[in-house]
Amino acid sequence: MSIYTSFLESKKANQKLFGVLIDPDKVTHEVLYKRIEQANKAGVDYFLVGGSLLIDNRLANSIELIKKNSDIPVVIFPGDNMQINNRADAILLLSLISGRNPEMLIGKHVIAAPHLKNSSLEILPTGYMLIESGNNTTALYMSHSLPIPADKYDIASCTAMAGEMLGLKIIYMDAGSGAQNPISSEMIKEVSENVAAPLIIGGGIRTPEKAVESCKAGADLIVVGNAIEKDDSFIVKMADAIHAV
Ligand code: 1GP
Repeated sequence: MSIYTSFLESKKANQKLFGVLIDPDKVTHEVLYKRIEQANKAGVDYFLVGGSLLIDNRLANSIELIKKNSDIPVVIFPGDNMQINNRADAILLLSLISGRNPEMLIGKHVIAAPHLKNSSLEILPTGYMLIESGNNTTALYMSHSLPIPADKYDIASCTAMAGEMLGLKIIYMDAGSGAQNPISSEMIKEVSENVAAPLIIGGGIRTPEKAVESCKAGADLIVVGNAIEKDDSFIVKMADAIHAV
């Protein structure tokens, strides 16, 4: 079954999902190995691998290590068109619909398209929305774009609706990695009520309580990176909380 089909089925069954974000630059081989073990134990649904700015060339090695030690599907969460790797299962083809930078809306995609066509990756066309979060995140800076203001729920839902009408199959609302403030439940609720596409929520989620609150508001998949980087046992707690919603 394709990743998208299983994502849709989980949404239909109201089964909430948990994705662990791996930034290859931030993990050593040993740390990543430990994290994979925890994720296997916790029944994590997806690994998302990538970053807005990768300095060390470790994307391929990280994906390889995960594939060797886990059956959890690996989805590339690319910061740019260089982050393509055939060992992964799928890639979020992100169009940054919250911004007005043509490179992030379509430019990078044109460059990536022939490589993606030759790859075995499942392509997941995703409307990516950066939401203002109290601090300037790497994603924001690197994308040369303005985020959607945190209290403008109508802008967020109209943007998501437009993305869905354009044919994007997933909406990813992101406060950015390390965000001071995660996305509010009010905004998640407003967006989820206006689009049928599965909704990914991430950025600054540090507690199982916040993850559960986001799921109840309408998130289908919660992505956590930073909070896990500080405490590995956290993966099990987070997965249990999300899967129990
Ligand atoms: C960022 O949504 C992800 O793109 C995860 O953010 O690292 O803050 O959990 P955190």
